[in-house]
Amino acid sequence: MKAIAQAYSNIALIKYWGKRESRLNLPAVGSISLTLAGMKTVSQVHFREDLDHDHLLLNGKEALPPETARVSKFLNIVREASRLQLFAEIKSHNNFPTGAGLASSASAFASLALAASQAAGLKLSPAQLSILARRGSGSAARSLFGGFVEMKIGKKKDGSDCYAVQLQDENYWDIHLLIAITSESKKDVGSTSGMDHTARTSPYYREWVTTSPADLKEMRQAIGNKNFHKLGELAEFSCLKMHAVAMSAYPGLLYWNAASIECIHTIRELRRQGCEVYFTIDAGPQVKAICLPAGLEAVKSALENTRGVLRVISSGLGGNAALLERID
Ligand code: 2P0
Repeated sequence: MKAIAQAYSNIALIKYWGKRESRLNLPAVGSISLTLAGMKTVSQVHFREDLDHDHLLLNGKEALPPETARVSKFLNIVREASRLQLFAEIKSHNNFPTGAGLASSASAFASLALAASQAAGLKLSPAQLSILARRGSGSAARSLFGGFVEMKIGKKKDGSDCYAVQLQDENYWDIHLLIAITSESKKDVGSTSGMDHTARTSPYYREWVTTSPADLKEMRQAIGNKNFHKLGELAEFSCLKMHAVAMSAYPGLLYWNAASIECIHTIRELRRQGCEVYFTIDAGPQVKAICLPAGLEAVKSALENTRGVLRVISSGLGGNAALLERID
């Protein structure tokens, strides 16, 4: 009735932005990501007979009502599948600073999917676990797997073919991420509402969706050939295309601050000097630099010295989500 599981966060190289169905949380485009060893969530789920509601502790503190409601809604899926009628005590811890505008829903819902399904006695395959995690957050479907991961868009209405698969494990290629923190404040527009707003109002949204399969195909090839130059160029392309479509919504969404732009220039200047480094940015102002081990020190120091950067977090690639403990 109790299980503890961990999962790492991930950063998309080919971005997910837009849904084809919102209740089952089916993406409108596939995506490809790197799983990050430096950012981990450990979640404990304990179904108990003495509770009359779900109780969520986030990093040791009582969660806010909307956070608990989102987790309860997610646990309802597990309760329905397992016919369990108990409420749960959930404890979730991130080993990376929260409130830094860094995505925590990916590692949170991936670890929660594994812990909750195990605690409820469900025996799920990796694909079924990824489908479950997707219901919590689209990016969480990718965090079940280590290394290089692709989220399949799927075709079926029930979402049974819409899950993530591992392309290569974390030992395949030594790639590093450096995350430049440029703001500690919470973003104004979350990913879910940002995507919905973009899909409803951007004149470019249809193009974003129709051009996606070509980007995925090229990225699969770049990873398969260990072509870092191509991987980096495609990552910047997908990132700028995602932000361009968000900016073209009405009213336009702008996730960057001045320091985000400074970081883009720092990274492109490093590249002009011969250092192989590329950027990507998610639905927030932090800039993620993608580099090989040889460039690590130079990139870290250049980002730390970029105007507006508060600090830099470094990470290599992480592995699969894992069950840490299970008690019946
Ligand atoms: C990504 N993002 O591919 C993209 C790029 C943000 C920008 O996946 O609505 O929090 O919960 O499915 O997973 C963040 O979106 O969205 C995200 P929901 P989620 O990483």
